[in-house]
Amino acid sequence: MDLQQLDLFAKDIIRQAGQRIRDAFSYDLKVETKSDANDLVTNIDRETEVFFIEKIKEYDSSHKILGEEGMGEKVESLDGVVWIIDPIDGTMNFVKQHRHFMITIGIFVEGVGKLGYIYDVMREDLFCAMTGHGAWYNDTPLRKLKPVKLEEAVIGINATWVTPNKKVNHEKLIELVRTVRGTRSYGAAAMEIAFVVSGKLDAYLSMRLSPWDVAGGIIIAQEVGALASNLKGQPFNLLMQDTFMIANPSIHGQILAQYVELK
Ligand code: 2AM
Ligand code: CA
Ligand code: CA
Ligand code: CA
Repeated sequence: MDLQQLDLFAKDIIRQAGQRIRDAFSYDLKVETKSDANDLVTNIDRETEVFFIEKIKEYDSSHKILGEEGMGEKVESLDGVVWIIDPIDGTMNFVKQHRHFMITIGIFVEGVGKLGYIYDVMREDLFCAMTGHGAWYNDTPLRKLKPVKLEEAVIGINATWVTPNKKVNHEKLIELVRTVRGTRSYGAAAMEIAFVVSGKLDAYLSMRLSPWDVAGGIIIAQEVGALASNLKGQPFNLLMQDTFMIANPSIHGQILAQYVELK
């Protein structure tokens, strides 16, 4: 397995896909809903996923692809080479704001994360990592995260989780929001993860994410020393939905222990 070559190929098709999405703004967007009225998908999400599948199968037909829109084959294990792809993370931002949406990809070899990518399509900014070799923001190496106090932390959290809900004790999260210096909510999980690995946020948590939301990000996280887990502190399960947190290592344990009480 030539990881350098695979990395160049992945970056090339990510940039090509980004160009296609930027060009597609001049066409009609067909917006549909999925699991609920706020869960959106467009023809561009699906077409982008199909684009990746075709390119990857041309490159090596043995590679498996797990994509959000399910346009590839069924992937039930991480045996072999598996690409976990979200063709557009932040579809609502894509539809409504025409910015702040990402292509994100994680490439796993026999279950081990090797290459991770988060690409801001409109800014043409790429966060990436190769396991054991470091992480980059475009051409600039990302540094190991420096310790931060919870009182000085800025965290990413969706306001939903600070209102009464079935997943988590929201009173505890209100305490967290009051303790930290500030909160942000960008509406694209991969973007918030990219901000944590580059020190622009100190933590990001969500009660419900899928493998494709986090696969690329957790590979980048390792290289900068960010801790990624589910909200029980276990490894995120890459074959199903799970709770999620990524944080600066100096506050990861503290947030889980003092502020997260799952129902
Ligand atoms: P998506 O845009 O690829 O669907 C929105 O808060 C963030 O959560 C986005 O990263 C979104 O990814 C993700 N998300 C995961 N599951 C979702 C769901 N069922 N409905 C809406 N957003 C979801
Ligand atoms: Ca979606
Ligand atoms: Ca997503
Ligand atoms: Ca998506």
